[in-house]
Amino acid sequence: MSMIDFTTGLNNLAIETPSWAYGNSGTRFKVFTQHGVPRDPFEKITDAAQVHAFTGAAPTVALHIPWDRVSDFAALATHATDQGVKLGAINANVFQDDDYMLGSVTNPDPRVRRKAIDHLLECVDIMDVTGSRDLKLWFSDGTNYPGQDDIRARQDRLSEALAEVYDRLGDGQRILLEYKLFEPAFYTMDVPDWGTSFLHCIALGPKATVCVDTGHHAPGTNIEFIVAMLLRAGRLGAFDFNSRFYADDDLMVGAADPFQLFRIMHEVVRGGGLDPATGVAFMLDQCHNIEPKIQGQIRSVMNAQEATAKALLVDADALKAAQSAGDVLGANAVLMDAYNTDVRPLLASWREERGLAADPMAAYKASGYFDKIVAERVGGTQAGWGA
Ligand code: LRH
Ligand code: MN
Ligand code: MN
Repeated sequence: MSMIDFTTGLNNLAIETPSWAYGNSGTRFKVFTQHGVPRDPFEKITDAAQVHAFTGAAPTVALHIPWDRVSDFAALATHATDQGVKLGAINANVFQDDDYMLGSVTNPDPRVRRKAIDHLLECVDIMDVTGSRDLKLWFSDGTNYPGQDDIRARQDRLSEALAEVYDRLGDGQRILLEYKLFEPAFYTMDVPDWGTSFLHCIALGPKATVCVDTGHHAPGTNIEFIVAMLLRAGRLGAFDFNSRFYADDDLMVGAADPFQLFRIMHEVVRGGGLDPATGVAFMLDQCHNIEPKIQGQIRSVMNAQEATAKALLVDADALKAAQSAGDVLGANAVLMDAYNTDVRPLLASWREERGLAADPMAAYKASGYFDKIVAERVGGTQAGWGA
């Protein structure tokens, strides 16, 4: 079992933060506004750059279109570079238009399907300008009632749409097809699980891979098994990291179940997912409804680093030996030893070796950045779904 070494693994862990984590957000009941939130996509990038400046591990920012539509995407990309980060995945949005009530690319009405596909193609145009590799597709499409629409016809429409977008991809560009068990549709989602996403990706070709959003499964689902399967098949394209207690809670990753995150990262390490050549993108997809946003992102990056560090500490040789010997408890103990290690001092050293503060959260708080944005920014915007 060959595994990447500790420092290389940590160096390779690049966490992409989502632009929408920096704006105001909430639940369907209330959006709480906070002081100092960004007023436009440029300011979201500026905030994301703070997360990278203090953690050294968040070098890219995902955009969501149209939430982050600007007249000049080249200027946004230049702004990102000036701030020390880069633009990452482009997330398409075909879920916030009245036309999409009965679906977007799977809608029975060809006019609506055309409109949705045109948006996806426009996202690829934007990728050409921003230099983004990944187009993240999540479809809210589905049905609420048995018989409402034909399950198989919807799959046909989906594959037609995906094929058109796939054909438009340039060299080095990818589709990340995200699945979600339920919500907003409650009877069927058209891409409800990794199997459906995987089948579409296989039909499309090598530039289509699966995105695992950790909040999109039934309770009790063994997500690390899915991760192992997808890595084995070469089709794990990305994570949307977040944590959940109940459904798609979009809480900070590693907050609800740090052990699950460790188990996932163990499979990532085991499957070569920390080697950039494998092409796994580690993204956060979170909303900070009640906590300060930049700090929420810093905490999430730190949580992901801690889980990864523990996974990198797993003694691969000892594990293999115990597994080969059928030593059930011994094998389990190897994993638990790594999980129970306090990796915070190791991470503090890793940071200091890179000229970063040992404690990114304390350093950010002491920097005065928050007071500055509160003073400068009046009338910050909401994240997309509250808008
Ligand atoms: C859907 C989802 C998807 C969207 C994001 C805002 O629940 O996870 O990734 O793009 O939330
Ligand atoms: Mn997601
Ligand atoms: Mn989600």
